[in-house]
Amino acid sequence: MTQALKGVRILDFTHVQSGPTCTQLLAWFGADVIKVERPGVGDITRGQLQDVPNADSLYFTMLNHNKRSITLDTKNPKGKEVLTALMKTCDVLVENFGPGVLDRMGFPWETIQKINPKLIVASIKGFGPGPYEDCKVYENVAQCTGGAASTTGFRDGLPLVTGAQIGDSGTGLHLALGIVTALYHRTMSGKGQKVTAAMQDGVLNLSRVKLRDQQRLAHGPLKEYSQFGEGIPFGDAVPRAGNDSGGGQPGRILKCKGWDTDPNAYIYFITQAPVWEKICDVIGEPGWKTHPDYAKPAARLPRLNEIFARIEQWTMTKTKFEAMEILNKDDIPCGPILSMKELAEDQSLRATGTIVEVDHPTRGKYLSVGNPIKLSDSPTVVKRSPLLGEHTDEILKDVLGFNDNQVAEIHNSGAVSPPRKVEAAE
Ligand code: CAO
Repeated sequence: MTQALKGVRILDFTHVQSGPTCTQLLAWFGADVIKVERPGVGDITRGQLQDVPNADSLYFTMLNHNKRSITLDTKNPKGKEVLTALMKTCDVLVENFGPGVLDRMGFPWETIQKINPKLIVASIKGFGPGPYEDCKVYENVAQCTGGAASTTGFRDGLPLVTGAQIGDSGTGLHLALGIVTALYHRTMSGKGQKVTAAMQDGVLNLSRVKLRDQQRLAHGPLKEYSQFGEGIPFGDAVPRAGNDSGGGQPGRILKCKGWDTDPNAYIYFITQAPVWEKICDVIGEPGWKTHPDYAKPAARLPRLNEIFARIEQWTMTKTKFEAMEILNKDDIPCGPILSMKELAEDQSLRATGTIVEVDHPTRGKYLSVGNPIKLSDSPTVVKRSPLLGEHTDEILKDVLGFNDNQVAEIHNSGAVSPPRKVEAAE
């Protein structure tokens, strides 16, 4: 078995979360990812939200598995030489610098093309061309400007951001697809190209059902939204819909046994039309199967609050896992609200490699989310993230072919910092 992207070399100029998500995926699929970091400093997340003193943070380690790290001051003339040599040998350059940074470093697209016409240059920026193109952007800014925040939360409350990092990690995923697509194209064209993913665009793509609803609004109220049944008129923009389902099948989060002490004793329950009769039997309302107010989906829409209140009377008599077991037997779609603690302890997720335990020389063992995408012939083996500059000399010698004297010259120029040895860190 070989890894799918074996032989692909990535020049990884990414930092924080969005870009590293992308390059970690490529590394998991077997690409040789060389992470370039500023001497002495490195990716800022190495020191952010630190839980163990003097150890790379979980923020960093969980986004930089399977990569090699080289330190390089790309503003130093010798550093520029090394960077140019790396560009010649790599297949893809990935970056999520602020707007214009690569140009200011002296490497605009035209220059890069001259250095290596086959190099694919992949970038994440906050916004695409337009009024905000020069803005620096972080996760929640993207959630707010991409349509997620205005449509998340409850109608009578503030817009909400979600804990899922759809702006950063979501855009990293988009970029990874762009990169493998450009690599595929290059096998025929022989040429590199620019791949860009804007965080606003990525969030909007993930929020597309809400743009769907925005257009439906012109033709009448959104009948599957709770506020329709509550008789509250719609405005001219898609409202926040609480836990209403985004699909055509009404759904809600309902209390389960223990909800009064456990903040996660809830289940998501979908009243899917094809299993409506089974739902009526399970909750003890067989009369609803034929009653004109409940039998057909359209008749139920104005009564969703009443219907879900009745279903909740039933779910409150079961734990979320008991309810899941009963409902699944009848193919009634539902899902328990699982806490991070429950997910961390879930043995089936460990068995599939979706949650992995990783050992690290300075922090010891920790949990991480492994590769969520499984390839049957190219399994992912998750390896710990590199220490800052751990592979500097290895890359200078083995990848770029510099001899000992040249490596010493590069060190003397200040373009790299002394590599942090694993033994020294232990
Ligand atoms: N050697 C020398 N200089 C380096 C370097 C290196 N190896 N790596 C970076 N730098 C320099 C850059 O050249 C730049 O210098 P100039 O501003 O003088 O040109 C400087 O570091 C700052 O780079 P930056 O703008 O990318 O970093 P920042 O911390 O100021 O901003 C962020 C961070 C994330 C807001 C910005 O990079 C950005 O908007 N990125 C695109 C959107 C994105 O990915 N956001 C999500 C981040 S995850 O939440």
